[in-house]
Amino acid sequence: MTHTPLNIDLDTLMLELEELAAFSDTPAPSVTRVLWTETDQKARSYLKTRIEQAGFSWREDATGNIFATFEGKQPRLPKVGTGSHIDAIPHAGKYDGTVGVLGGLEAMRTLKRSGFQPRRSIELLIFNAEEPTRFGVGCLGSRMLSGALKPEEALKFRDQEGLSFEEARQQGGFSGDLNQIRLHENYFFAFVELHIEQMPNLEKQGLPIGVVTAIAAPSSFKLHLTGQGGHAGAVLMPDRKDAFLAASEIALCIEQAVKDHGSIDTVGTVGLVNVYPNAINSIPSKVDLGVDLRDIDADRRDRVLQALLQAAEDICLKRGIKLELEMLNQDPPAKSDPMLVRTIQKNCENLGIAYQNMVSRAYHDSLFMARIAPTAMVFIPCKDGISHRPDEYSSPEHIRIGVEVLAGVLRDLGEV
Ligand code: HGY
Ligand code: MN
Ligand code: MN
Ligand code: MN
Repeated sequence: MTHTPLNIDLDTLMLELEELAAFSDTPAPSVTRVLWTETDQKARSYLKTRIEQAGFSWREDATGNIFATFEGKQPRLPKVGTGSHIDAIPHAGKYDGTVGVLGGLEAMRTLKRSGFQPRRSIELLIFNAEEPTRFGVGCLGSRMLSGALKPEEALKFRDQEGLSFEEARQQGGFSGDLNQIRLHENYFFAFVELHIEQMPNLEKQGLPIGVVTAIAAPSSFKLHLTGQGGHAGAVLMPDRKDAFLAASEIALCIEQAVKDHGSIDTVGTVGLVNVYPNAINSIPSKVDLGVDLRDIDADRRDRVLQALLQAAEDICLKRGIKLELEMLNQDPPAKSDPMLVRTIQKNCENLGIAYQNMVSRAYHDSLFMARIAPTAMVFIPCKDGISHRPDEYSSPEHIRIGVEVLAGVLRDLGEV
């Protein structure tokens, strides 16, 4: 079935990406935008205005997940969903997440401009806090929408300033019943997310589109180490219980555990370190290590995790350090839905666009949407695979192609 070509309004979309990037708590070209901050609120109202100007309705749930709806002829049918996140870790770039939000909006506008009205409503989601910045757990919005995170579990969260989830939520201007957030089964017929690749593979192969067939299994946890402090000059080495030296040994064990028990698809790092009292002439008495460990195979990841925890225990025993484990998340991987993968591939073929199937090593909201709906992702290249940095970049042409493929996929799914 041939379709009228879809003309993406790239100028408007690129302008919107720039305007959205300006809502940041750090100076350009970096972007920092954290859940429920004033900056986040300003970015949300900007997007709501763009959604209204496009002639779509929107709603916000009790934590601020935003739903923008392109009403279908049969609005009671399970909907076709797309979307991503607008939060950005400190000193990040302007394309991670936002390409899926503003690109999804432009895909809907393009379909509307072409005179198309879907049978099923098409809904753009702007998820809360895909990044773990505020509460240490990523995908807060999609976890709650999918039921992977229950309200009573979320209410236990505290941010780094010690603010509770509820205090932070109210500060962000949200109240309402948290039990209304979870989406019922069949809310969505399908969900497709457009996102930058955040790896260099597509660019290296000169390919404009990646069709994501699976999303790796992420886990993150904190190791709280407690030793003995003391004067950095006065305490002799045999008498010390230096929490940071224990942490350093443990950090290197992560690399060793991945080498011994993992594969090339296993990755681990210590991305967060708190040292107390953090004074140059004071022996660290407490250290928190924030560890991120992932693999496309969850069992293999968990074998590496067990090996690492055993090594940490041995080190702390030897050094007289108290060790406490705080598991933050230990999620299974997600597989894309074969029908959606085929729909994306078909749209690329119809448009004469080269693509390759691939795994996403970064997690995304699709990791949790896959628990409540057939889900898949469309990747576009980003320069040198750089992401979570101010120099993150995706070209207008690649963004245009990604949105054109997404629009075709939404049109096809909207008609099923
Ligand atoms: O860490 C991740 O994979 C995601 O980009 N937040
Ligand atoms: Mn990210
Ligand atoms: Mn992202
Ligand atoms: Mn992500």
